[in-house]
This record gives sequence, structure tokens and C-alpha cells, in this order.
Amino acid sequence: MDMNANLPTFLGAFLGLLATAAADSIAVDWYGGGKNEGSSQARMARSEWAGGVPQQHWNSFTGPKQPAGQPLVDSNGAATGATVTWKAGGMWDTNGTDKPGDFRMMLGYLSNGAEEIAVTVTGIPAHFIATGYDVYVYSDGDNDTHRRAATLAIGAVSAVNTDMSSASFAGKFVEGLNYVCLRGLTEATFTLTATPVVGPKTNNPRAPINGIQIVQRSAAGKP
Ligand SMILES: [Ca+2]
Ligand SMILES: [Ca+2]
Repeated sequence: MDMNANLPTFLGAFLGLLATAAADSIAVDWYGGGKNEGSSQARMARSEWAGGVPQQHWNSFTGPKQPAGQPLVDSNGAATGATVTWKAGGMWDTNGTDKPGDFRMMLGYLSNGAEEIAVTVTGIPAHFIATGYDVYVYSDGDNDTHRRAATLAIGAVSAVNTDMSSASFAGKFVEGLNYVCLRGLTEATFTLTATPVVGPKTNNPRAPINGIQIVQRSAAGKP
């Protein structure tokens, strides 16, 4: 057998294995709002690493409403064909520190009053659908001493995040306290909703969305 003739085939198979072993993800950040109406916040640069499943190439947007589909790149910086639209009551920030990476991603967010926030992503790539995917939703508001909970849902898959009294992102992601993970999704289009849970210590109800990550499940299961 002529090994040289087969080398491209072997290489192709090897690279194919690498491609299926590493899970891709698509991340969306929202920034702006707060005391300086966004003027003190930088848009995330594509080189910044952030998220519970760390990645670069965050798609970073501002503004409370966007009815026109915005194209999304994946964690490799490649076009995906996926787009995002959203509607929220306003923008705000946690009044935290603006520095590159997780802190910047967690600073600004889509905010609301009692109304629901909705984020719709269409055109999820076929390889995400083939393995299934998880959606990480980051949620941390400028809640002062109030304790505010939010229901974050995609269809029948939902989870509650509780922003504890005087808590703001300090460098560590904790499921249920500053993010939730909506697992095992397989649709090409989804709408994520964020709805405040009104409780005795809520004061003004809020359900922030600071950013989201759509994470492909690896062929072997959850990454
Ligand atoms: Ca908070
Ligand atoms: Ca953000």
C-alpha cells in the first residue's frame, strides 16, 4: 500500500476527529445602560475570553430592542448563519468594574420592569442540533440589598436564578446564583424568556440577561 497516497485521507480523518471532539459555542453579550448610559462601558473585543465555558469571539451588542436579525459568529470567529433578535424594557449595568473578560461580560445587561425579556436565536448550525446543545444564561443585576429571582426559560426547559442581597459578580460563576444552564436543546430556533419572580424582598422586580452562550454538546455527551 502506498502510504503517501493515503496520507491526505489519514490526515483528513484525524482532523475530522479533532473537529468532532472539540465542542463549538456561540456567545452573545449585551452591554450599556446604567448611570452613564453606556458611555463608561467598552464593547467586548473578539480577543476577550469569557463565560462558564471559556471562549473568545463574543458577539457584543447594545440597545434594549433589536428586531432585525444580527449575524452571529462562533467561538472560532467563523460565520454561523445564526442570527439574534431581542426586546427588553431597557439596559442597565451592575455598577461593577469594567475590565476585559468575565467582568466586562457581566457588567451590562438587558433589563426590565415587570415585563418579560425575550431573546430569539434562529439558524442554529446543524452540528449543534446533531449533538444537542445547552444554553448558559448569565443573570446578575444592580440589586443593592434586594433579593431578586428570575425565571429563565426556553419552551418547557426552565430554571430560576436568584440574585442574592448585595451580590454582584466577583469572578466566579455559580449556577443558580449568577447563571443558569438550560440543557439538552435540539431546535434550530429558540426564544429565551426572562421573567421576574415577585417575592417579599424583591422591591422592583427584575430579570437581567447579561449574556448567553449556546454550547454544542460533544459527540461523547456534555462537554
Ligand atoms: Ca447582583
Ligand atoms: Ca453583558
